[in-house]
Amino acid sequence: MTLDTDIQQAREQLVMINPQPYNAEAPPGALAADVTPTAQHYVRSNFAVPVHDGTLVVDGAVDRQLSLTLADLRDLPAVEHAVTLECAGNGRLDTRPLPVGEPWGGYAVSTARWRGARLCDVLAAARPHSDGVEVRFSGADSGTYHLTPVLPETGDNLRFVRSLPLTHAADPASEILIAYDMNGEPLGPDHGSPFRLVVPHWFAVASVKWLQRIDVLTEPFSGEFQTGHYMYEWLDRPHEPVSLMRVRARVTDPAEAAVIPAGTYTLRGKAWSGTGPVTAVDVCFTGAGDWQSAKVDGPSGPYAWQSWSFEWVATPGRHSIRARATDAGGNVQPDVPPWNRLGYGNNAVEVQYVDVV
Ligand SMILES: Nc1nc2c(c(=O)[nH]1)N[C@H]1C(S)=C(S)[C@@H](COP(=O)(O)O)O[C@H]1N2
Ligand SMILES: [Mo]
Repeated sequence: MTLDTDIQQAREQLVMINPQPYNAEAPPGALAADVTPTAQHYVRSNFAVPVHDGTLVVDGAVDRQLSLTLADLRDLPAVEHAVTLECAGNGRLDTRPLPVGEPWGGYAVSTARWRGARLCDVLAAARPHSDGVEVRFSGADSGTYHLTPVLPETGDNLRFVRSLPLTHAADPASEILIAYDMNGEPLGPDHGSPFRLVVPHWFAVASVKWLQRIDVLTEPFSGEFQTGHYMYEWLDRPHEPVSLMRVRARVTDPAEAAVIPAGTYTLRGKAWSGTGPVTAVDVCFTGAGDWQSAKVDGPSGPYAWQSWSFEWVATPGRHSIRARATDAGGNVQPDVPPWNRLGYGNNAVEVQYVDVV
């Protein structure tokens, strides 16, 4: 089977947003499961799937340069976590006026079991210099950026490059993986084969796919995907880089525009946050007031979305269901999308209509 057929098959169950570069959402039903089947995990790529030479170079301000293969990474202690990845542009379509960028609805979010080597172990083996401040991660993908670049010096042979603070990257508690397996199988081409970064709690832009180089830097990195795009350009306060996922809840059952019988109905959904476990989900069935507490399940792991449910006594008529999450950091979803020029981080409370007959 050719690579192309493999990729085509892997894409069959997704909802396409853009054919080239390939960007696609999870089908709405995929959010019901705790772990999203690989074939239904959303895909977001800024360029075409690249050819990767199979090696990972670790260089820059380190005592020991490394060149690692997939086999080398598999020889290191392996860790597996269920991690919810969400694109920072998820929900952009609900922001007004509509910003430029991929027109994501609400399904650029998924959860997979990622297995790999710990980034902290690889960095420790390379021994970063004491004047290191950031770690830069380069993907093998490059090309012409189909969006208007923000940075003036940006050319048309851009590479996908991101950085993290060295303190965060080298800290074992960050649990950052150089992942090679997804849901028990080797990573597929759309998700970054042969290996990628998985940065728990961060919007998924930090999780560099097709990882090719890791460089320890003694100066902060700036680049199109770091300081150009993936910045919150607020109107009323200083710009900020996109980092942790914002608290958010979603109703998964009943489906949007469902018709359900009157009586007791168990409403179900998911909720997630990069700033602490979700501690409360409140639901409301009319356009105004009267929020009621749903039952929130404990996290199945520290980095995965949580399930919630509510025993609803559904009376006949059309209902506008809303669910609003609060996390342990005291963050709560806003009523209105927090507008910023590039349309990131829309975690406004969603409304969904259901007819009870
Ligand atoms: N090399 C590379 N890594 C990348 C990207 C990319 O375009 N190139 N996109 C990022 C963004 S914006 C997201 S949301 C996630 C998506 O990961 P997925 O396609 O496995 O869902 O990958 C991130 N890593
Ligand atoms: Mo993203």
